[in-house]
Amino acid sequence: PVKAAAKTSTSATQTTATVDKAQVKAFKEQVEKHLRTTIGTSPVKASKLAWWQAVVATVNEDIFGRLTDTQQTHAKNDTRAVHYLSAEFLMGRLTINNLTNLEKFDVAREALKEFGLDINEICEEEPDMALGNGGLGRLAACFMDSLATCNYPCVGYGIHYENGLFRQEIRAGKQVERPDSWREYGCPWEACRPESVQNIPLGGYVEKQTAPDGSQCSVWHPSSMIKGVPWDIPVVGYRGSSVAILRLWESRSTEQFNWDVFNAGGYVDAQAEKSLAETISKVLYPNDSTEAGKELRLTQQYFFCACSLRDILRRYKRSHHNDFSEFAAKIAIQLNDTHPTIAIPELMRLLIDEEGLSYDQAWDITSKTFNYTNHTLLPEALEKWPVYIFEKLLPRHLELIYEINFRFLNGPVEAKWPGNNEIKSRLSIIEEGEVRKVRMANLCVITSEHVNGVAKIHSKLVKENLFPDYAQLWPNKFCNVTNGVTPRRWILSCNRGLAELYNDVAGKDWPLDLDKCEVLKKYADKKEYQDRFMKIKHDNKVALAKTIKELTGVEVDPNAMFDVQVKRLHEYKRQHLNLLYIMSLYKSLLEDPDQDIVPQVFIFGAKAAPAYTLAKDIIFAINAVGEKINNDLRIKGKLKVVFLPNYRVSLAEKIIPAADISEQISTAGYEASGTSNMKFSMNGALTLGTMDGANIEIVEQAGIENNFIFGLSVDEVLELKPRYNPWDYYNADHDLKAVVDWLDSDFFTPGQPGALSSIKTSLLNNGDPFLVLADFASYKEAHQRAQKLFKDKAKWARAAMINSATMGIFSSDRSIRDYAENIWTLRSQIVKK
Ligand code: 475
Repeated sequence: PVKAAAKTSTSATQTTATVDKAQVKAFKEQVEKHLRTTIGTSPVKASKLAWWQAVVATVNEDIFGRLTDTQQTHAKNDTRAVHYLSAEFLMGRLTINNLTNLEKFDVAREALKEFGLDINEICEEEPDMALGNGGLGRLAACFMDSLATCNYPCVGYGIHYENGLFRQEIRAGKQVERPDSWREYGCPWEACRPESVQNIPLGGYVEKQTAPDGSQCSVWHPSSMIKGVPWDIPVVGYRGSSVAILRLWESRSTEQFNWDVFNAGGYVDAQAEKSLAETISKVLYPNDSTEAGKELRLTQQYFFCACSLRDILRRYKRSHHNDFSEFAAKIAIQLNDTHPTIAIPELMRLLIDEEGLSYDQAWDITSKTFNYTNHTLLPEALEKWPVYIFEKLLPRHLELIYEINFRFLNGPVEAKWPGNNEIKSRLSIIEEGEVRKVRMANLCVITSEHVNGVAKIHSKLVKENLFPDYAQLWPNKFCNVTNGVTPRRWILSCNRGLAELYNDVAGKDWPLDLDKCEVLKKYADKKEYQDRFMKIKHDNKVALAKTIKELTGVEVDPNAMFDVQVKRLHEYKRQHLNLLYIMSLYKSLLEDPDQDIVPQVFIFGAKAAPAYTLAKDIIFAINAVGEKINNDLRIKGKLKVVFLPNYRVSLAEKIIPAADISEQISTAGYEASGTSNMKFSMNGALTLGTMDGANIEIVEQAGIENNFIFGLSVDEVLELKPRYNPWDYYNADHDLKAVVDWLDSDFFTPGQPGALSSIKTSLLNNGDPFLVLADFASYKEAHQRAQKLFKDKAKWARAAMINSATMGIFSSDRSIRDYAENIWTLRSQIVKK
């Protein structure tokens, strides 16, 4: 049984809108019906989990009908559809979002209230679907929301990981990884589709055969078969427009396969082989922006691409039989980074080996079907697979890759640069060396119609610095689509107070046309609206302060400035620059405890890849410094530092609406775009950041004067890097020297001297690869500007409102329309009921 909800629950999510009584009654009846007949319990004894399941069952009644309508419409119209291939979809929780998109949130809230329940508490029962690492995975999730909302024919394809990204615990200040079995007790949103199971061959060898006409052909004899079981997750468009499908593949062993092994080696071996097959979709690799380089990872990539392509072909053949002339006109495939690149040779193989097309026919289709999005310039993230792994797992695919490479180097490359072997070795898909490797990005660029980066500056760097030779060959292949985020999740669902304000000033359609929010600019100088805007922010901060207390035990004052940096932990994102600044602020407070500074709360959230030692050391340092500062009575609570454990989508939804300052402080040129920067601005935080990624476009919209920009530009970084010496900065700046040396003492880690030294080592002895010391002075100065403005409540409110009002172009609907018009050539379809 669940006790009645407290009257004053999180006020930040309360709305005052009047709700239709009849709808509330109907919703209540449905929930109670499902509680009894689907879940098998009753209102008096139901647990919160049971109530949540009953709510989901109720919502699903709505969703599945609309799903059928959507699929029938798209099948009938038979226009081009996009297939978004991504190794990651970071969906988070779905209940509040689905209720919001069906415009049932208020109804559900009232209905649950009549049962004595708080909707937010009930929705806390839902585990996050953490099937992604960070930005790239969350982008895919926002794109699904926009594809559905904008009514584009589409399917998202990915992996049904049994374990999502690890759950992070903090013990004695250190990150500990725990498994995340998000569907241990089942996930009520997903539906298994046994009728669409696929069998995927793997391993073995290739036999050369001579056809009756004398031509050579290759026959692949795989050594094993893996079964791919599809799980469908419906994605509801806003106002129920259409329902898109996210299809995730789970690996199983095939009966045939088991049977053979059983005959050959007996039951135990058969079981071992079974677990091998099931291992493929067991875990998500927890590496963000770094290469995993493991055989299992390539197997995962191949497995989900092979399943997805068979699914696409099956559906195509249903209406076009064996005539492939229309294939590229009907099918667009988007590769979300290089992770699904193996889909390219797999499509070639299916068309040639299984459908009997010629190489030229297959290439013509393949090269008109694929497009590739690049998400990072970091060299360690560019996937390269040793040729010997391909020989073992995918021998026929390797043969096709060689063929693609041969024709490319002897065709377009030879024509443009006759006899130039240096250029050929740079452009080749194969990297020569002690261990020969397949460069997946090169295969993507050679095959794709379009290659895009994810923010203007990033797309420019992709074209000019990452692929300059390809850009000479095909200048028009390269384009930009600046990222976006869905305003349904990132304003309407997570910041009800702000959503109501927009309803009042911009009308109710702003979630479908975020440019409408710009009217708020007109009210940015009006005291009444400033007060309302800042009251919403304050309420959100009160709610976050409560969460901080629950999760860390630290008390923070909602009147203090909330300065937030939440994102994966990586040196290039420079959480340690933030930490050095906090240390210098603390030092100056110790020197003069009575100085008049704005009280500040520094809030961090970040997971580190388990093998990334320095990243884990930085997490430990943040916790150690926080522990000391939070308990130092001398500074009178003017400064607090909190590290919120297990940062994930559902925590972001609580943190972002409560931020005053958004820290976006990557070394210029390294953050491809960033997407939390957009979410923060929409929710009225001011950006303290570098001219990097989409920060540049954010201040283009909101005005540089309404944000705090600092640091070296991309050009300055490129210029400084070759002659950079961190010691120069260390020796020239007393304050900087003092805080860097502080890391070597045991001040923050009593009894453990040197526990934070690895950070100092990376900054001085290892050359400070991300120019932390070079940007320190400028960063400090930007913080001083922020403090000054925060003291002027009216000016701050004005700047915050202008930021929020001008983020229209960062709706993922705009990104998706860009892709649809410039890359996919899709037409939006009205779904008939
Ligand atoms: C960029 N993830 C952000 C975001 O475009 C950008 C890499 C390898 C393996 C698994 N995951 C990854 C990324 O590379 C990634 O998340 N990149 C991010 O993509 C969306 O906004 O700047 O760092």
